[in-house]
Amino acid sequence: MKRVVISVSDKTGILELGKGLAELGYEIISTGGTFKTLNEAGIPVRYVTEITGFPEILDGRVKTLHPMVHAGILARDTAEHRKQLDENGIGLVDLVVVNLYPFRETIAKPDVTFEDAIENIDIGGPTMVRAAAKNQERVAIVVNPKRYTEILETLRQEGEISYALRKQLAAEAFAHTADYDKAIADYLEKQQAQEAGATSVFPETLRLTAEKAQDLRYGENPQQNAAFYRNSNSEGTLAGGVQLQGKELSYNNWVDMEAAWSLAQEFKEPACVIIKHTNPCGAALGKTPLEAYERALEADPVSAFGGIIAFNRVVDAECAQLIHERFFEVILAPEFSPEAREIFKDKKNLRLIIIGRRGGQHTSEKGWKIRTIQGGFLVQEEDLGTTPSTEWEVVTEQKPTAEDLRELEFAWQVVKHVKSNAIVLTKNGQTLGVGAGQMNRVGSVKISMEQAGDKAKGAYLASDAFFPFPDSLEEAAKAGVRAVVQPGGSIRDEEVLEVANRLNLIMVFTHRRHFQH
Ligand code: 93A
Repeated sequence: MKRVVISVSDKTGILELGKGLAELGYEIISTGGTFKTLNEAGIPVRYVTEITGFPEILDGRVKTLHPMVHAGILARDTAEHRKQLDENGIGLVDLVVVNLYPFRETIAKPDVTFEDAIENIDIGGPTMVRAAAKNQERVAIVVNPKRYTEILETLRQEGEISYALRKQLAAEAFAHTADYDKAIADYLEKQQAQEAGATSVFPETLRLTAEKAQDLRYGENPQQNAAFYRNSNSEGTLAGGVQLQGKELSYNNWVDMEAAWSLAQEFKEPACVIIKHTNPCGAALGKTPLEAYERALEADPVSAFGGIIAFNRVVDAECAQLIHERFFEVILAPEFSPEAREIFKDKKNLRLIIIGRRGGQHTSEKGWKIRTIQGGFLVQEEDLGTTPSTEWEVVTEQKPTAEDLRELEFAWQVVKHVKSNAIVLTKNGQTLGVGAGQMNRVGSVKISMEQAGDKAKGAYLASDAFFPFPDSLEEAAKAGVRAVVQPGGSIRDEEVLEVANRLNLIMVFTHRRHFQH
């Protein structure tokens, strides 16, 4: 007779599994809670104490930790092992179904006590999981309820779980216990750091886990292999986005999508941004997504070719119709109307991506940004939000009107998402020129002015960091810029201010810098 040990905290799907296994002739052995659940449903099950001849003791801390259980799991299919089992009256176990005390869920509770956390460290469960996984040659281990249907189907059709599947299940099981121990280690380290009065929000050891979502065709260039990994809690984030149609996303697509989505999240009004090579070539507000798109495109139609578009509103039919006329790589939005989806259908390569309801959380592990360098990682918190215009300091003789401040706020929100040195020129909630990634600030100013041409008259200029010299302001005033927003904080601020006043510019300091390297 085949035997299975079922001991689960998460009882999802357990009745179907128990019923199915019983029908297949399995003898089921279970611990307290699992036994009760199966027994009450009328499924034949034996209480583990009957097998061990020993009660569950120490408040359940010791229930399956017994040779009667573990020898049954660990025994190999050899004459010698069988003999030893027989001598000791131990039966073989062929299948182990275990999931562990909910440690992660417990420590996620706001009012969790240390004692609670400790009590939710499972010992017996992982021991059975690891024993069964080690003995994959003979035993199958199932740690994920999502596997139950497949396991039952396999047993019904093939009468056994193949060695190939047992190996796969064993790898999954060790990954599961490793991840479980990682959560415990992280928690205990954090507790100790807090007790020691540590001020750093970063742990002493950074243990990263992410699941491979897919291999990518290549990386930034065809000679580089690449893959995409997703955190387990990616729902509602960029990585958890749902692709409705189109070619497989590329490495560069993901990088640009991150830039597009982050910027689109800044705005409350309907907005559209078009990204090329991680920088916005157009960003604009509008009364509707359509209007926002038209204005974002108008900002720089040449660069927009092959770009990545993001909206912060549902893309409707009229907007889709217009986008359809041009070539883009990806469109991101909280949703696409059924008519819009229909319109895009014939564009086989165009990717449409919906990003979930938690919008605004473009986070990686724990809201951190992680970047590799040779031999290590750099970790920083995300640069979320910015100072609102109510906290800005007007530094020039010319004062901004409420309208000026609204315009400057838009320019400031956009410049935060442009690679440094970053300059953005805007008017009426629309970018006119973007100077990105230059090695000197005045270079970025010149690029933005050149792009805007005559439109620079009466425009608004945002700079992601302070002006080290007044030359940028000379350029801006020459082109007719009306007002400037920048963090301030240069040792030459006074000189910069003098020039701004002489040129009749309006200038405000935000007292916050938004470098992006
Ligand atoms: O407290 S334990 O570490 N000691 C054990 O011997 C033991 N055996 C199974 N926890 C143990 N388990 C765990 O109990 C399982 O991993 C599972 O999460 C849970 C199921 O308990 P119940 O069937 O009573 O709901």
